[in-house]
Amino acid sequence: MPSEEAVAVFSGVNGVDGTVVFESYPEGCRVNAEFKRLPPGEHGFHIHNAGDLRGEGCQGACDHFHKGKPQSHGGPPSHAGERHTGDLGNIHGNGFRATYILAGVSVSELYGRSVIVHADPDDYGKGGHDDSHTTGHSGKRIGCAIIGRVLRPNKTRKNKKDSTTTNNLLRYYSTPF
Ligand SMILES: [Cu+2]
Ligand SMILES: [Zn+2]
Repeated sequence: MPSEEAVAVFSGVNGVDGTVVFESYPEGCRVNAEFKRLPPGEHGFHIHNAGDLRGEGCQGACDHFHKGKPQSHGGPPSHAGERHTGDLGNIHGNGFRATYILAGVSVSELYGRSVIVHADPDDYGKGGHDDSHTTGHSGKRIGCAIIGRVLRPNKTRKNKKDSTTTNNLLRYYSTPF
């Protein structure tokens, strides 16, 4: 049972329909992403620092969430080399599901921040564009969702299947910083 939980909801705007659930465990924050629908192609996917969705293309969400010493943009957890804590790689297709473990991060550090789905693929910092090292050159912000606190009495909580035992899931683990 996680000690804290949060959720970001994408309501279908621009064809992005899904939820991202954040759970605190002793090893860190477990992030479970489930997208019913996404536009065709690969889409950069990140946790951004702010949850201010004002401004064209959610500009108020600012840059990528990062904890620890400054690093340049990179791939999802388990990716070798520099990366931001909030770099979650690419997502694609309808029915996409993935779990990411963010070591040393707790849900309470994420409340009020946001999750963003971009129009274009994330190049993991390797594309050679001006913004490869900051945003992965992943283009417009087409889906923006605030990370909100989840509260539910323990007794109404359904016995969810533990996601670590589910087979057909992509899993990414970050190393502790
Ligand atoms: Cu982003
Ligand atoms: Zn980044």
